Amino acid sequence: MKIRKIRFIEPGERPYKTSLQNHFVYDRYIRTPSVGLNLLATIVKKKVKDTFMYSEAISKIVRSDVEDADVIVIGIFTFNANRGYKIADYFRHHTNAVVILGGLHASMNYKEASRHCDYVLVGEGDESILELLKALKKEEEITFPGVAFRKGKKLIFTGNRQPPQKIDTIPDRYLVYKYHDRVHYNTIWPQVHASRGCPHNCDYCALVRHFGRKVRTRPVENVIEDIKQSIEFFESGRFPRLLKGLWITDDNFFADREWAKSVLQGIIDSGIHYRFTIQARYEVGFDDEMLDLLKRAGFFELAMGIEFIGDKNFEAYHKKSTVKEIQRAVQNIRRHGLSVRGLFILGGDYDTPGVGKRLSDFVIKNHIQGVLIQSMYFVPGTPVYEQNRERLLHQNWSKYNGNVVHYPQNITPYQLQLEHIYASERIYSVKRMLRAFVRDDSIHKILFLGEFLWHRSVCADLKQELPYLKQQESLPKWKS
Ligand code: B12
Ligand code: SF4
Repeated sequence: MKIRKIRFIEPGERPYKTSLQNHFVYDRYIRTPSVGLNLLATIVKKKVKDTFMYSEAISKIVRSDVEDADVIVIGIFTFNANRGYKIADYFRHHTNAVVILGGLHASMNYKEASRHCDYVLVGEGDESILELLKALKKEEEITFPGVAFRKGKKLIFTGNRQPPQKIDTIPDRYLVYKYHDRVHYNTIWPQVHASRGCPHNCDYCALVRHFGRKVRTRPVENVIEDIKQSIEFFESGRFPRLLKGLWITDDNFFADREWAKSVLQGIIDSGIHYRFTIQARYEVGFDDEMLDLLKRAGFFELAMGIEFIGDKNFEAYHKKSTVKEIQRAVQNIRRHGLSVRGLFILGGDYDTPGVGKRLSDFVIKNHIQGVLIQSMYFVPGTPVYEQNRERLLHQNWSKYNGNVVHYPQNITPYQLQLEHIYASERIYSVKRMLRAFVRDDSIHKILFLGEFLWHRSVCADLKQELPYLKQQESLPKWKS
């Protein structure tokens, strides 16, 4: 077949809608476009000139432009899978394009995804996307690993493939429709993903199943160049940015300590003056040399995957952590002049009524500056899914965005959702916002305000789900 035009699509959790809230609340309609899909589009553009990407995180899809594409590539996580399937079904039935699905959710659920497309590419797409395009062009049989497709009623899967070792593509951000127009919005952040994989093996983590336990890093100069390009892109908008912040999105940046130090030193030596945030496990809180380097390189916070506030949950899900160690780590990080953001999971088997109060006490007492609270969910491919699938309330993926979606062991789904709302409203109370305005530095003031609005919108969504969860209370309580 002839391949002259390719369109990449990142579905939103819901279709994009213009709204004033887009300026302030990232979780409404404006979010950051997928770096992963953007970099795949960049790889493909080198082979097929007419390549372009739409992200419903920031704009509508221009349907008329996509309709005459030869190939349509759609990337999905779990929270946007339903919308992704809808888009894939639409273009499959209304165009002659070959529709390809991929990304974390499609990879873990290729059987499900294969019902909505011609091919699912399983795993990281950096190499397989070109291999598939080549095979399509030459009309060859697909035999290489990492592809799932249906032949009549039969599902064919060619087997898992080795992850790519060369992961140094810098995404061409101009390939995303309307991205540049949005750069002055402070809810949309420059992002750089510098390494893939994590040596740990927490039971609920889909990422380690998708990217593997072997950590692969990008060359230091390549990461610095990506940071520079990202900042340049975001600083060239029409209006000045209030928040000069960049997010290093790696799951475990510090897993390769020597490499991490070289990247931080590279930022310092390059003279880049920006404010960075990064995800981290608690252990980095005991590494004074690293904390020093982080501070000197312009980092202002560490987003720590704290997850639980009880040791029994850490043990139950094989997360190597203890509450005491986390508290000590937070104290030391703060001593180095960095703040801590807490990423939490509610609904572990040992969570009981009152967990929302305990979580918010923990946050306030330990001076944790901001939070993301996620309800526990079990996604196919993870050990917890195999053990607990009968406890899922449903598999309506569009609700896998923070809502309670399973029956926890020691609390009802309805009560857990209330605990989530309570914790969120207490941490982001008006009183605490006023305090932040008096006491915090400018970056934390802006962040608190943004997150205050974001948490309000999250709580409004969580409240909408309450009647459904209330109904589940009449079901027999799950017990194995
Ligand atoms: C940055 C980020 C965000 C950003 C931007 C997201 C985006 N547009 O990509 C923001 C802040 C918006 C965000 C929000 C949320 N996020 Co988030 N986020 C991330 C993070 C940290 C990095 C994403 C990234 O850049 N990855 C690196 C690139 C290289 O990987 P990639 O995108 O997967 O792409 C590669 C492959 O998957 C594959 N691929 C991808 N698409 C396709 C398509 C095809 C056809 C092919 C062949 C291959 C392919 O090839 C790419 C290159 O190798 C990930 C964790 C992670 N490591 O991925 C969590 C993650 C995606 N987020 C997650 C969650 C849960 C959320 C929230 C629901 C949290 C919440 N409660 O609010 C919200 C949802 C927002 C919304 N309502 O829409 C989960 C999703 C879990 C799941 N099963 O889907 C993740 C995996 C974190 C986790 N620990 O589990 N997030
Ligand atoms: S430490 Fe984080 S990224 Fe690594 S396996 Fe555990 S949850 Fe996943």
